[in-house]
Amino acid sequence: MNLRPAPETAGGVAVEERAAFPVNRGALCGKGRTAPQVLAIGSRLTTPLVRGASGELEPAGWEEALDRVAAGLSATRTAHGPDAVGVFGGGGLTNEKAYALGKFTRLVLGSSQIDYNGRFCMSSAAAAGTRAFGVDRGLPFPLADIPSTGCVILVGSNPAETMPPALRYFTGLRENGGRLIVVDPRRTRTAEHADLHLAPRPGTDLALALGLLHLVVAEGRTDEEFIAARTTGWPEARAAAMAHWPELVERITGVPVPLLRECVRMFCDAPSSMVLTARGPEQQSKGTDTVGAWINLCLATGRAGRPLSGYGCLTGQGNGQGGREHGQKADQLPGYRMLADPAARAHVAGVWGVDPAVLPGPGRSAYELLDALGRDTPDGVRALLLLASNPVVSAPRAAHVEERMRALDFLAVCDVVLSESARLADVVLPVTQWAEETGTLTSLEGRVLLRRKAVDPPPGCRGDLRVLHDLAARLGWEKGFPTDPEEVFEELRRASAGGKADYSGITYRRIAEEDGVFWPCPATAEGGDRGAGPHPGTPRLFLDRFATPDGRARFSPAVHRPAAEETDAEYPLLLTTGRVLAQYQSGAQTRRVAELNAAAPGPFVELHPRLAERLGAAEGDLLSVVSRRGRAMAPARITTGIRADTVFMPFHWPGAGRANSLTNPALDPVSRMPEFKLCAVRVERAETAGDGDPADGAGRAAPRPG
Ligand SMILES: Nc1nc2c(c(=O)[nH]1)N[C@H]1C(S)=C(S)[C@@H](COP(=O)(O)OP(=O)(O)OC[C@H]3O[C@@H](n4cnc5c(=O)[nH]c(N)nc54)[C@H](O)[C@@H]3O)O[C@H]1N2
Ligand SMILES: Nc1nc2c(c(=O)[nH]1)N[C@H]1C(S)=C(S)[C@@H](COP(=O)(O)OP(=O)(O)OC[C@H]3O[C@@H](n4cnc5c(=O)[nH]c(N)nc54)[C@H](O)[C@@H]3O)O[C@H]1N2
Ligand SMILES: [Mo]
Repeated sequence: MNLRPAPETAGGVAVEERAAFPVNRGALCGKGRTAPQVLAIGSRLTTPLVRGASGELEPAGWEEALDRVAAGLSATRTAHGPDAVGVFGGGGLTNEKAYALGKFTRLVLGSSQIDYNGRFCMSSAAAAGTRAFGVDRGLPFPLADIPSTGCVILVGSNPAETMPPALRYFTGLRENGGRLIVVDPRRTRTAEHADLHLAPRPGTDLALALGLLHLVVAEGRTDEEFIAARTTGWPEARAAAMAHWPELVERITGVPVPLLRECVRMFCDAPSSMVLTARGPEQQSKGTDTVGAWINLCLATGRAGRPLSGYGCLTGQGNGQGGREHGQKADQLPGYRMLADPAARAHVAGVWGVDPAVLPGPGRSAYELLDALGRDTPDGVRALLLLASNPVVSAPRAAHVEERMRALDFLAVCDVVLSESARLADVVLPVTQWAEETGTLTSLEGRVLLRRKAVDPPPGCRGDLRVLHDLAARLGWEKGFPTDPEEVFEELRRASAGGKADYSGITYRRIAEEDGVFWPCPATAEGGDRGAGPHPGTPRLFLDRFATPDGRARFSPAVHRPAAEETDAEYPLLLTTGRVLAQYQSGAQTRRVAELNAAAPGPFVELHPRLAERLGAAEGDLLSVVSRRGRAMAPARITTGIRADTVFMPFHWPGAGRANSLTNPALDPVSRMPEFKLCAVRVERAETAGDGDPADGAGRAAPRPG
């Protein structure tokens, strides 16, 4: 994406497609094209807001607002200890901001209580990748390799709507004679491009992957040489797969045996193949094991650690990859180091100039942190600093999360708009966003990119780095929180040196000259052992060895297990949730853009005609979807492209149509990912628009009492 000032366009920024840019070949989706409108929208925050005596948010000066935040956070710390102060970040933040936020929390606040929305995003794939390969990088190869492989299985991923610029890699694959298989309970726009579409019952991907592996073994299509030379754990994984014979898998998943066989044939006949997962199989209470089972399929067939083959995770947010590498995750330090590892603590403490003993230990995962907000218990989190996320709309069991946020002693939010979450705050700080500031992002391929400032921010806004600097200064840290992103990056390089995500050989200058640099990229001493100069970066991982201590990939021995919540007589249907093309996430930004709202004006319930007929519902009729946690209402959208036992709702809207009023916060035991992708519901025709969940007031401006 290239940004050039153009006064005739919104915010003085024009977004233009840049054909030579290697990640998207210049293509942009509707949200990218209209992104400048988000810079300029009338509802953009340009002055700090402070909750006054009247109980309303009122404009205030920066000094007053920052004083209030510093006082709010330190009062809680003094009264209840450092872990009573929490921080919640986002995968949209630049690497520099994510790094500074983790450092601020651990040093200035002294708190272990930090996590971020990426926990809701790729944490299951990250955990499974680390377990199997010893490192978590979304793709072990560049996106541009996809069209040259022989077969791709896309599991629970809908790039036609969620990554339109990447769709060309999949259409390119088919133009080159490669096969595309899509696994999704819905016949999505992506599935329409596929050679084969498998539509399993939500939550059964683990059984499906095991069933495919069973067939691979039964049909003698394993790669014994690869298994022996480059993996460990095959006997246990093989035994797990053999317990999932095809007819059993058909019964669990609803996918007919002949389609399972067809899938194995396409995958194994191709000279090289890939499995790519996204949120469908990952956002489950068994997401880590599920991804592990798909990785098993790659390992058993020798489709990993070789050119044009492997497992990858299609990452979500703007900086979904980098956002999880530099320390805003509860258990991590910069460079993808682990907070519980004494050597990692010593290294990072050295860079920060502190004693390792002052660094707190690992904290709680995102949902657990949100669930602990405002609790009047010794381990309650009573004050929160929130950046770059809107959990009132996007967290599971959102009515409960909203209630917890209202119960806080103090809430400060940094945002560009007055999101549903910002409305609950005691102080809202208006910050700058992407085109208004410089910073690095890391793509799903591990490519570190530099985004340069293109326009001046609206007067009144400050960058997140400046906010952290100003707060740190008020809390006794005059030094250590620079506001210049390049200065922060230089420190991040040193902190990451020797870590899994090693950025130490990457500089702003190199990124600009080379169109991005792939980590790991260690610094090399001038004239040192490499002699030839700087490390070239690592576009392709695992070709010689995996990143585990013994260099071998590890099979996962998991067997299928049911979802956290099964259907029953009272809740006979499954709800799954996801995205539509024209809205982004909690909608905080896109619901403010007229063109996008025209394309996707509101929530809906997608259901099969047979189910609609049973309910007596016609297209557009208002439906009420009820789960054990609440109710949401939205018009019916009837389509044969969904299983008859499943309904789908997008999660982009607050208020009565908020899908997350329904979702189940049951967590994966390893990744702590909530089960966004399925819960048991019943669907009814709603008689009036007024019978929504009274607890669900997100659509109204609802100030927190006090
Ligand atoms: N337009 C748009 N694009 C976006 C975003 C956005 O909000 N809007 N968000 C960005 C972010 S942060 C992310 S994480 C990505 C997400 O990108 P995707 O993962 O592609 O998006 P989702 O719609 O959440 O889920 C993908 C598919 O999973 C299917 N699914 C549901 N349940 C199951 C299941 O049990 N098994 C399987 N196999 N599939 C299932 C859904 O039907 C859906 O089609 O998109 C990014 N791009
Ligand atoms: N039911 C259901 N729920 C889901 C999902 C699902 O599939 N189903 N998907 C989950 C996933 S994958 C994700 S990633 C989450 C995303 O959901 P959220 O975490 O709520 O993400 P956004 O809506 O993008 O919120 C980002 C906020 O940060 C603000 N912002 C933008 N840029 C900046 C910046 O530079 N600094 C600061 N301080 N603020 C900024 C935006 O205005 C916006 O208010 O939702 C999760 N929730
Ligand atoms: Mo995401």
